[in-house]
Amino acid sequence: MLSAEQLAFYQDNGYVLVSALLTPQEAAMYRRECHALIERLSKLRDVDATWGSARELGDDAANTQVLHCHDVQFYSAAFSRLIVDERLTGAAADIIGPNVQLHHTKMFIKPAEKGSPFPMHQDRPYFPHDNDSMIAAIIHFDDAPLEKGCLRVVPGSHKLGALPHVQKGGWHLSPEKYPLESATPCPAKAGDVLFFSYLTIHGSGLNTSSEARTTVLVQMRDPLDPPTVRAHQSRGQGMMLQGIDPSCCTLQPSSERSVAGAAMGMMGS
Ligand SMILES: O=C(O)CCC(=O)C(=O)O
Repeated sequence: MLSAEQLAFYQDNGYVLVSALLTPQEAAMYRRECHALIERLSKLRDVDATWGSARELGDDAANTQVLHCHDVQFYSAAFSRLIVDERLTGAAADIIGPNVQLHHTKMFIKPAEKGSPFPMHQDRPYFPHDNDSMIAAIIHFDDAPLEKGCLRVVPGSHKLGALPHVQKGGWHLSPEKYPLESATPCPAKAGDVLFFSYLTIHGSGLNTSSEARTTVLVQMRDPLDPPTVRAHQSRGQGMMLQGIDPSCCTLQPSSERSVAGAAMGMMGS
């Protein structure tokens, strides 16, 4: 699915934007699904997922919102079809390897004029894995220019390994050391998909435009890459999106495997 140039770009930079992975018609259909879902959900619960730390990014971020839903494939069958779409999973397999396993999905709608920013961070602190195979794919259902708060990345930062984060309403990096404004913007069109490593430093700015920014993010891993700790478990986690699970079982966190191993040793003695 990815060209040799795209793959080389990913390996050097820790991200790659794939243009027009979905057609404009498909993107428009998924956009409608997203907005219909958030309308249903917002009647039942608070759907704002703005990080506490985002509110500190300046006065403009004070009264902002990002509407969200985790595990979208449990709310609408359209999203079940999306996450096994071979254009998506094929590109993911080019990066991860032949077998691609679901970690979780989440929809974000940054409303017009007041869409919350995301402070700079790596995704790893949320769900560390032993082999760092985890990637995200942000699927854009409408255009995401800079003024809509498109994703921003620090190219090559996936090579820095796991960085220390501050936990404050979300894990984030020091805004002094990693200012959002200095990161590289990744403006996208409806139907484009941005793939990036969970080690790539990223964040996104405010949506100050007159239109919502609508995306679904899919986190995927190699099924042979065990979670280091039991964290961020989601409905549907472990579902195979492409290929097979060679281990034939759900991965147990490596931290618990050693404890379980020690316990089994004790039982045997
Ligand atoms: O969608 C965005 O703008 C950023 C999302 C993000 O950084 C995350 O979910 O880790």
